Amino acid sequence: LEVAPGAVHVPDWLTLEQQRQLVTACRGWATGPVPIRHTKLPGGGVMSVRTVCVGWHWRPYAYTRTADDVNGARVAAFPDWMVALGRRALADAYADETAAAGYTPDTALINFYDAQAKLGMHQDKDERSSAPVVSLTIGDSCVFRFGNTETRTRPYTDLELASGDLFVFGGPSRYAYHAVPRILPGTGDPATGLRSGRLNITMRVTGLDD
Ligand code: MD3
Ligand code: FE
Repeated sequence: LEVAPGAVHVPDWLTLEQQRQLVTACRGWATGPVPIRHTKLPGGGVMSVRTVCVGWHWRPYAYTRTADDVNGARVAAFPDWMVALGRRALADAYADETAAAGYTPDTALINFYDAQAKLGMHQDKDERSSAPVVSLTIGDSCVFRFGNTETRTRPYTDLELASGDLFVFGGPSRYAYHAVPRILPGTGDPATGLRSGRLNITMRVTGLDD
């Protein structure tokens, strides 16, 4: 389902078993080496979403290998199985095996939303690469607001992302404004291993070396 050029929604892409395995992996990362936290914002606030990273550690405007704003530890390595999952995501969303084979995500931001958490309109511009972003949802559904590249206001489209859904944002959609205005509590299947809340995994290419 192409929502906009380069923005493709594939409902129910992950099997229940894959969702359970991702929940288990994310639970492991949430406890360390860098524990999941509410990211501090430059203005002094904190995000309502909790985030843990693998590959590179993200904080507003920077990707680093060590979590200097949390506990100083080096982030967990980005696993090869996640590179493979990202490539399969691109292959399925874009039906382009060549693009998929050339896609090597090196970081994932794992966001956990409780019933009250939300994410305001923003663009993802901290990566030095314009390669696509792969997004996976597990647990409760959310309202996802997909906007335009020019402004953080209308026109935008609201859609629901549900457990197992894949969304790929590439091409002209890579720098679109987007937000998560609300979570729909109680919509997840506890068989995923998540009893409440929403887990979102986004894979990215930072374009950084080391
Ligand atoms: C469109 N996460 O981590 S996923 C984020 O559900 C983020 O946790 C949301 O926005 C979440 O930055 C939305 C969908 C998404 C992710 C990255 C994008 C949409 C995007 C990058 C560019 C355009
Ligand atoms: Fe984003």
